Amino acid sequence: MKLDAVFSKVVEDIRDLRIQGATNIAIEGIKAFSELTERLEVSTLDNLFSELEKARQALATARATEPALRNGLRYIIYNLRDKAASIQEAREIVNTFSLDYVNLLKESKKKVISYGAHRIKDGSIIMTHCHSSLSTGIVLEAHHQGKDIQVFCTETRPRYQGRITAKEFVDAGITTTQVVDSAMRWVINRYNVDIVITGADAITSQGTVINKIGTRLLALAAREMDVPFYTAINLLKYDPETSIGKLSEIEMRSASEIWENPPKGLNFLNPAFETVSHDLIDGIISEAGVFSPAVVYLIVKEKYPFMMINEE
Ligand code: RUB
Repeated sequence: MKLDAVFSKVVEDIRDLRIQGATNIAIEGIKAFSELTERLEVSTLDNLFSELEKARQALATARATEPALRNGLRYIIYNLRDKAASIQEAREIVNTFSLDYVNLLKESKKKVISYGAHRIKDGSIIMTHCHSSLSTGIVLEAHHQGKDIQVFCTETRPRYQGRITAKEFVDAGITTTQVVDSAMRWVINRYNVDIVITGADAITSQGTVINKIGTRLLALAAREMDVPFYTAINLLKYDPETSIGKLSEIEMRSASEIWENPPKGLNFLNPAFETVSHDLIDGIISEAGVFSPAVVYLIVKEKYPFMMINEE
């Protein structure tokens, strides 16, 4: 059986960045999985499980560097296996644990925003990169609290997610300046940026953060100028495979995003993300508090035991 058009459209929207940012991707992906489960016309539980496995695969591979979505699917399937005696029961389990996971994402986002806003002082000049709903949420919250802030944000070539960020800030009435990506160091130096905050797609067992390409450059520039660099992240983005020695995959995207009609024979590289090692990060702002990324494994193990995998 082919997965239906409504579900396939969500997978396409994730792949083509019409749904972007790790938290939005996880929320929309989990909702699509749950709604598909309601619609599937199957006659046995085995059929249902095999359709759900196809759906899980399609979502899990839509973007390579999105553990928050994969962890959510694992959470639902872990609670489903061996626990459903009928199709109806299976549907209810998927619905319950999908809602539960989406709720975890939303509640953790609220905490990240609230803790992050405490870190922003009145009068701050803030710099960010790409579009992260967690880091923009922090800046918007600081503004709503009446803090007088200014923001610099990058364009984020080649897909210009920085424009989404810039628009959100301008619409909220925040003084905002957009710069080309290659001006990121120049801005920090020239405009006395006080704090850099970005989002993250993933965090590994060693506390390495993965975020939009350019994030490590920004962290290096911040370090050069002694400007604190923070990552706003919920811990549902932990990549559990890294704790058993595997490496997080970095998504490579199509060359056509860079140049639609390039000269023949030209090679391209279009990595979507890059790693920032924990020594360049002053703190992660998470739902469990603000702390060094180096201790993330211990905190995730305690807070989200369902994420731990144990392969022999
Ligand atoms: C978006 C990006 C964001 C993280 C975090 O990349 O790198 O910083 O996904 O987002 P893309 P959030 O546009 O390629 O998805 O804070 O909303 O989870």
